[in-house]
Amino acid sequence: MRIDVITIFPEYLSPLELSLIGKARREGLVDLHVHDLRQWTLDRHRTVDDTPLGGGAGMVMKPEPWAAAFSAVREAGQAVVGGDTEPLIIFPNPAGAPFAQSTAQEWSQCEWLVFACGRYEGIDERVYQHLSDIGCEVALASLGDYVLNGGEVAVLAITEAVVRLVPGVVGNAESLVEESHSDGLLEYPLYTRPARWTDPAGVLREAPPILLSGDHGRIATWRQEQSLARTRQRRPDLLAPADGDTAVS
Ligand code: 6GU
Repeated sequence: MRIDVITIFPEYLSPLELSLIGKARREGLVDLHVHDLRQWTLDRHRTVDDTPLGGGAGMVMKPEPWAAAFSAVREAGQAVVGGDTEPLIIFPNPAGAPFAQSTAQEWSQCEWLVFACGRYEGIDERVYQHLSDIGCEVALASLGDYVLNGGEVAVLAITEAVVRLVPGVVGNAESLVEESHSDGLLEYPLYTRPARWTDPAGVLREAPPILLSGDHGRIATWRQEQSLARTRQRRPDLLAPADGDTAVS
């Protein structure tokens, strides 16, 4: 998988050199490039923003550097992934569609992702129109209902969620099957040795005996029940049918 990130804060993405993603990059499973948007400015001050037309607070990112950036990044990427391959262009944005495990699954199958990190109040709307006019697939993705200062932190989160699903990145693929959200439920509680543990307050805490029974069928059933109970308590919204999903007779 190829990933390009366009940002005015390239250093913000340096954690992508660490841990699992860093290893995936070194092993050639992920070809990740971070670009400074300001390299596509033409003025002495390397300006990427201006005041909003029509007035209002804050600043808006200018269209010209973004159009030049996409053009250059597409061309450089196509030289590697193939001339008729188009990337999925992802704009982290609090007004986007909620990013979920299902989104991560879908995007982990993509050959090429380009992340465009907006800052300030946002990017000039004509950039989105231009990209869809030239046939690019564009997605707006949100991490949740709160506001970050820019897309960089969201790119760290989304990249981690996506890249760990790329085949070969996580050593034990089975560990991806039973985790929270992979089947729409939260994960069951986990225990390890010692099975009998006295905590620092002097309380003896025993792991559920069923986990020591060796009966894999009953353990699987118990875990399923625990997942369901935990989801009902912490995230009832995951069990309720979404608004608008109810059949109309
Ligand atoms: Cl993806 N971007 C920004 N700027 N704020 C957010 C977000 C994304 N998701 C939640 N808040």
